[in-house]
Amino acid sequence: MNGQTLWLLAVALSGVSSIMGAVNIVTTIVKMRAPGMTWFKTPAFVWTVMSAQIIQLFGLPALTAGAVMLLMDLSFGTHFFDPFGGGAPVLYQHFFWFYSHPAVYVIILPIFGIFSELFPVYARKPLFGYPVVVISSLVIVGLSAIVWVHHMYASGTPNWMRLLFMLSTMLISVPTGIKVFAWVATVWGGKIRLTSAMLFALGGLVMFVFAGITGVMLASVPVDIHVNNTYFVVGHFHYVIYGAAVMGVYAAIYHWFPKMTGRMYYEGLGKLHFALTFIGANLNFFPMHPLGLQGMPRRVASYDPEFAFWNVIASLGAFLLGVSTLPFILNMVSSWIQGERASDNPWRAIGLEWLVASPPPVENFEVIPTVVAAPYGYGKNEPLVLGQTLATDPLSSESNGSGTEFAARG
Ligand SMILES: [Cu+2]
Repeated sequence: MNGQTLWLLAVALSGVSSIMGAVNIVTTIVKMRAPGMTWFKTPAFVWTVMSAQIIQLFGLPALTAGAVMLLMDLSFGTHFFDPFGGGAPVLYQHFFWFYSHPAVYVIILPIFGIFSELFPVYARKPLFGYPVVVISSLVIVGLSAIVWVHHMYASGTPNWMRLLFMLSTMLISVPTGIKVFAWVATVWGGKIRLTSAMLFALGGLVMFVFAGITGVMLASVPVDIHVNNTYFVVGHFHYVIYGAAVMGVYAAIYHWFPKMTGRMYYEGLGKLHFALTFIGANLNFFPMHPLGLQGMPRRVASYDPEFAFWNVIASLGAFLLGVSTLPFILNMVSSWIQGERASDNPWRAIGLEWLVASPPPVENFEVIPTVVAAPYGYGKNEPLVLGQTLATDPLSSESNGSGTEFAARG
């Protein structure tokens, strides 16, 4: 009982702190962008981070309230979720999933931003459909608020409600699919450089598409009721959270490593890391789908012999995933200590951060830059030479004529 009370207190407190964090981040993005950085000149990554934090703003109060109510039930004799006192246990599921489905988008939206930043750089092409890609993040935010009951098809939910949430859940694959098509169109016909960052971004995208397909399957009420509480759900979720999210974070670490540390990483070790991760993740998580379809329940410590084959493969994949972190750690530590010095913009990448030294100086910019061109607004045949200092801005009185203008066009 003590443990549960402390845990609930922790959930409530971290809920409050995350709400405060979301207020801070959204306010910063709305109010403190560099001069000239209009909404459609704002990097896709910033859009996705803001979208994720808007979800925190509307979702976390529900989870936090649920935690406080459960705390009251346990410690102060209330009966919110206690059927013997007139409460409803399923109500807790509503509080929980109203936040915890959108929470997946809190994790995955910034990964979408990372994909949108990296593909143009490593394919040397502008992001396809930039305005649609960034707006679709907000559409995902809106739809994510009305899908949570798809976790409760088997909780005695009435049929009309199941149907409604099946439709809303399937609908969310539309803005997500738009992004996937935009990334494919970005990479398509590009001058692709298969750096470690690009490999992880591509691998993450492939695994995300797979996760999206099983996601639409799970949105369907009859399929979900069949595989409810089985490893199929676990497999789907691991393709989202490991396949897309963790691989996306790896992609971001490699991409921004030179900027963060001022050193280049070893490409060979990075590619080894990618190969082991991609093979290990698929070996580990793919078998969960046939296992789930065969009826292996989730949240069990052991399994029946009939499930042995796929479980052995999954375990092999898990060991491989463990091993895959070794070249990564070795690469990061040794590159940071003795890697080749990084230039300001080794990838010829987009974004203001690549205009300053690597690692950036303490104040980032001596003079706050004025953004004059969109990071993705290139014409078809324009080269992707980015972030050049074009000219000083003689009209900027605050900076005494030394204001610096940055353009994304070469
Ligand atoms: Cu969900």
